[in-house]
Amino acid sequence: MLSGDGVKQLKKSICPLDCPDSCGLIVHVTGGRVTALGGDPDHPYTNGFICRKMHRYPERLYGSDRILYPQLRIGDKGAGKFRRISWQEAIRLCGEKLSQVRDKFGPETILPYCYAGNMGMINRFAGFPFFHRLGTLQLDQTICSAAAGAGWDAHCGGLAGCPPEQAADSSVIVAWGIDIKVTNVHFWQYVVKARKKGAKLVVIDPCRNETAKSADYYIQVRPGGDGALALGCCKILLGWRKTDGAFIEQSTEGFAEFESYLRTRKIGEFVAASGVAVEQMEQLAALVSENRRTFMRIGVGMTRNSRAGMAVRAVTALGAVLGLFGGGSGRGVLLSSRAFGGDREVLVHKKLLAKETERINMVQLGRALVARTPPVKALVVYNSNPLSVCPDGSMVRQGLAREDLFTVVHEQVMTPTARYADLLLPATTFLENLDLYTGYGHFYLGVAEPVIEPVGEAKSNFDLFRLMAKEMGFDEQPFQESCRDRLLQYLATIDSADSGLSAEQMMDGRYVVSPKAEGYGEEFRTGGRKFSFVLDSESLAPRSISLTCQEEADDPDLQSRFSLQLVTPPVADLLNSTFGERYPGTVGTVLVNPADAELLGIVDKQRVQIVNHRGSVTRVARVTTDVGPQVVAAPGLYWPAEPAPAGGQDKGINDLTSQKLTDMGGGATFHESLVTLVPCRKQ
Ligand SMILES: Nc1nc2c(c(=O)[nH]1)N[C@H]1C(S)=C(S)[C@@H](COP(=O)(O)OP(=O)(O)OC[C@H]3O[C@@H](n4cnc5c(=O)[nH]c(N)nc54)[C@H](O)[C@@H]3O)O[C@H]1N2
Ligand SMILES: Nc1nc2c(c(=O)[nH]1)N[C@H]1C(S)=C(S)[C@@H](COP(=O)(O)OP(=O)(O)OC[C@H]3O[C@@H](n4cnc5c(=O)[nH]c(N)nc54)[C@H](O)[C@@H]3O)O[C@H]1N2
Ligand code: SF4
Ligand SMILES: [Mo]
Repeated sequence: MLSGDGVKQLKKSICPLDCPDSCGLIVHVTGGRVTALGGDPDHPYTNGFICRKMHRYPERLYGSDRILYPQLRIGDKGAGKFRRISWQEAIRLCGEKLSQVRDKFGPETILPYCYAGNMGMINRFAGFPFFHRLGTLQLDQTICSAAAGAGWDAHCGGLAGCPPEQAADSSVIVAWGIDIKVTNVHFWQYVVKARKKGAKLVVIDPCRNETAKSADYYIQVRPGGDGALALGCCKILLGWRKTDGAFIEQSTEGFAEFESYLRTRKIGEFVAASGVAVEQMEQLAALVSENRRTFMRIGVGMTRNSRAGMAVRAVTALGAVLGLFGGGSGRGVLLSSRAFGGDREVLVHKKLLAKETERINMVQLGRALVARTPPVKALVVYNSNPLSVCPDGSMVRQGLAREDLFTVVHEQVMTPTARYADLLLPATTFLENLDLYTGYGHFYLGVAEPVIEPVGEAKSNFDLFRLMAKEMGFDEQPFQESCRDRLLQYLATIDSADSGLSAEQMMDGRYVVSPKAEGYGEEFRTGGRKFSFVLDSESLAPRSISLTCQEEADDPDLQSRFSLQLVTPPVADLLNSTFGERYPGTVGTVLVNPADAELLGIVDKQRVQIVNHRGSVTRVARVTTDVGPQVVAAPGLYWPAEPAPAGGQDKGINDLTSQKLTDMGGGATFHESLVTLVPCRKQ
């Protein structure tokens, strides 16, 4: 029974947001309406606690920005003016337009664009079978963890991360490029437990972030300086003979080459490239080597620059030198849990793609829309808000404004991207559809049933693409199956043999633990797995873990014009750009070091323009040593005010970031752009 009769019901669900915690939820439903959301105390990792963002989700669910029915653009592109149409008309129109574009310009002028607004495995990938069958361009989904994954896999292969619970028994926890108290809040419980037993927390970050403010040691590394810091520590440990010789001997390869590279370099090079003084490097090396029970929690913050892959490679090398991959109480390295395998083919049906088509890197959407030949003629956006999250936002906006581009946006709320739609379609939230969720910061999965009927005329991604397939006359098996069928098929490919549960059993509302949660380190101790310090000759990346240059931050021409490196991390109230509608027109802050503020004539709480060759954005300056010299931090992907202030233009912080890619994985370099600050004149 979905709709109640005035009696409050408590129903289980799972948070669908792109957050490592993937919380178990209890949803309060009265008379078919959600009245509150809380944590599920039965969830073994999230333990009944949820963040403040999700507490406020009912406001989003029923907010005035919610898109309730299909709509067609009536105003200028981007003006956000639409008229209501029926679903029948919407699907017919969409089918007609996509067919026209395919027949006239070819299917490789149609671009699907999606990411992780909804982490449910079925809905997240629901469009792939449709676009494969249509033969469109393919999207490389690189915007978040591609660089981190490539750096990790370079030396660790497909290794899973260490279960976060291990950290509770550590005596040193290193938070490296991650703001645990903001982006991975449930990990904090293990920090608290460990500290009660005397453990120390070290935070390595260019910004004294929320986690750093509560740390025992804070190391203010330069953005992009992590590789140098990790290599410097390795060199110091070698000099002290404080490496884990047994682990290196039994479970690694290529160490001699790594060692000889380190011996040829002077420690001063690592100090200069990391911005971390040698005394502080030694302090870190001493802490992690004297405390056998060291846990490194690595975040993706260190991978938003052009040395991203190398940073992760060097940090994993430090983990190997310390023997942390061999496991043991309180010892481990966690970047991403990678708890469940599962066969993605069951979700994406790549076999429906008749011939391989060009791949577009999602980070370079601006270029794809503005400069590609032949031009992209139709864009279908779902599960993403590219105008806010994609780098070089002004170029994305220029592309979306093209009169000859047909843009479909399937959304829950009126985002900056949705305002540019020609055809706007209403999407369900996780409370209104079935799906399966796995966390990337822990080792549990669960299936969540809908707890209410769809709000307005919203349809799930799965239902949208099934309707579209029918309209286009696609009748292959994947377009016949129900959401539940697909879910069961996918579950059947997950390590169910090891968990001892059938797909049906995994559907019954329990939290399923991955077999990988047990026995971290065994693969290295007894399984014959080796950490290789060097890459094989087929790899495109440098063979050795070594110091490399940065693309934008080391560009002398740009440096001469823009002296500050911009870091753009998340804030607690937003999840990427999700919830932006709750804070319209919020002018976020930009943290600037007192030395730079003085040089630029900026005082605390003054409005400033952050400017570079790509664009300019207004923020409120906070003058603080929380960032080092020549670094500024502008947290939060806030949405611009609508309508834009008189004479102004609608903008977001990504107007300043670049489409340049990371050294590995084709990721985004969100934390590397060069900028300057210009004080706003008093109004
Ligand atoms: N509240 C909230 N939680 C979130 C999100 C959100 O938007 N809001 N986003 C979610 C998503 S999709 C993801 S991928 C994760 C991301 O979460 P994290 O893994 O924490 O990564 P980031 O948020 O990019 O940055 C974390 C920290 O890295 C720092 N940093 C920037 N450059 C460097 C560098 O070169 N070296 C080092 N050491 N640190 C650097 C930033 O200052 C920041 O404090 O969080 C998820 N959780
Ligand atoms: N400057 C800067 N930019 C960044 C980052 C940064 O740290 N700095 N972080 C980057 C990272 S880590 C990531 S992961 C990306 C995230 O990029 P996105 O995945 O685009 O993330 P969101 O901003 O959360 O936008 C997701 C949109 O999907 C919609 N949505 C949610 N569920 C559904 C659904 O079921 N169906 C449909 N059709 N829509 C749905 C939501 O309403 C929301 O508007 O942003 C990146 N951008
Ligand atoms: S956003 Fe993260 S912390 Fe908040 S409820 Fe969702 S999974 Fe939990
Ligand atoms: Mo992300």
